[in-house]
Amino acid sequence: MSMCKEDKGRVRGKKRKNGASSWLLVRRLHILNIAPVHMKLMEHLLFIGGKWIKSYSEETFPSINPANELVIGLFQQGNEEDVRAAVDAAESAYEAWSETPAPKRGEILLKVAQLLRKKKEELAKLETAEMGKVLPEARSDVQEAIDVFEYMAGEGRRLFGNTTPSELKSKFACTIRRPIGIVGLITPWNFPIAIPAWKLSAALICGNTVVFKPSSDTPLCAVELVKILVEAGVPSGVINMITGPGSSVGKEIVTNKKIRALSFTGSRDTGEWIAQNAGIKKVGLELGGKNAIIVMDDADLPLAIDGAVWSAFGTTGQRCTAASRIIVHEKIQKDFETAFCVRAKQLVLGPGLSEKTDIGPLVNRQAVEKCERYIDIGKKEGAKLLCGGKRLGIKGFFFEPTIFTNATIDMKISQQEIFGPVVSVISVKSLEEAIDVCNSIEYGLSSAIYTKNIDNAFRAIEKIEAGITYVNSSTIGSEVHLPFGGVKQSGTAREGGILGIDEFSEVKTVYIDYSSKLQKAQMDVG
Ligand code: UN1
Repeated sequence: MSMCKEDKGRVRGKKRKNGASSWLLVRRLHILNIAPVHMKLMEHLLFIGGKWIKSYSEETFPSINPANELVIGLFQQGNEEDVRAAVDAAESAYEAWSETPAPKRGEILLKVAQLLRKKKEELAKLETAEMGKVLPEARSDVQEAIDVFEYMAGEGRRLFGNTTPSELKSKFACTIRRPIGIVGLITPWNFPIAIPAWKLSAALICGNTVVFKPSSDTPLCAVELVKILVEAGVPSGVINMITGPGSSVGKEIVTNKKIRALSFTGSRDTGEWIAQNAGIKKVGLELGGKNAIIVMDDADLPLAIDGAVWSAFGTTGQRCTAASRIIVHEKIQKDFETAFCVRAKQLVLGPGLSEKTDIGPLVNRQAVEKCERYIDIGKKEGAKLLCGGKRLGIKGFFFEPTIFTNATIDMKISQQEIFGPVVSVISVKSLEEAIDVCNSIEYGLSSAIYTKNIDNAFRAIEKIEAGITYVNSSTIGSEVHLPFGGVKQSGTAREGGILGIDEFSEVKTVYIDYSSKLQKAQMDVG
């Protein structure tokens, strides 16, 4: 997926008192864009060591509503010094938090889930205003956060290790889980509540303390999420949040030696930089995708079209799991394309807060420009534009649902992540060819096959190179108690479920010898 954009421009920080603001009403009005122009924009703060404070930089940046290009708030332009202060706070808080019994930590996480549930509608509206996705999807983003906090709260009473027999008499062997220490979390804008929630819930239940950098496209969602964690009782210093650019805040988190683990969701290129620069720390990467849906000639065609429309255009194509390639059996290609285009043209573009809207705006101007670049590239490469291909000539970052056909595997539009509502249809003659095309990319996150033939389905499950394969369902729809993550250039992490716990805990091996004599493994045998 595309990395958070840091170039929203800088605004000099206004001199005013620190601390929580009483401008709640003003802020709400601004978010909904009904605030009178003379009302000042709210300036949001960093959260370090249990306090809301300004950045050392004394600079702020705006967050912009992508549906109308209005500023919804100002955020601290954090820097390296702020990260180091956050690391110190996380270090001070570590002992007490890691010694808090995990079920007690779980109680706090459960409270987070309850507060999220109570504030679901308010948070969803705020998310739509800041990120652009339509309100039902924003609600589902908050729901995913509720689900994962509930799940991880329960992990507080499990966090299982293993026991296994020793090869020696009167010797006990087991593994236990230990927290890692201070962990860095760097999160994207496309799931501005759910993805931070995946990482925070797992990191906290394991007993780590956190330095959290949200995307600069969705800092308000992060501020609100942190407030909920604080209200639920997460102690001071356990979570610290620094807004600001990847080039300073992100870089310091990645390279700081006191940060023992890093969990990053973002672009492949940034992920590669992190892999090269993080030093000796545990690194979990969730990177891009170029996900495909295979539609076989025996598929339930209306079902496959429903899945293709949702996978390609849901969240305006801005999911890591979005489908940007539809690999269709040639026997049904014409019927599929005709119906797919009809459906794409019916989708209503507009502000995510309107009930009539199917597709919200892209996150920012750069995303619109990127889509336009790829439309040009696709045309030059010889693909045929079936529908869409243009931005809307109105305020807001709107781009039409776009379908290319006659795409071949070597084209850039078939290989590179566009992260917008642009999808290519590639026709094939057999399942083997479909799987080859599916695998002919450097990514491997999500995938889907539509078929009524059980042999086809199992062959696809076995052969597709991806972290997730759906049968007769879209490429979207992961659940929080199952692992989420990719293979190849899509990354190394598995979040959600018990594997999410692995990302944020160390396994310690314990041997207890109760023989009262020196026993030697591999020697005193037989
Ligand atoms: C992402 O696309 O970055 O399955 C995460 C899904 C969601 C998570 C997506 N549950 O699409």
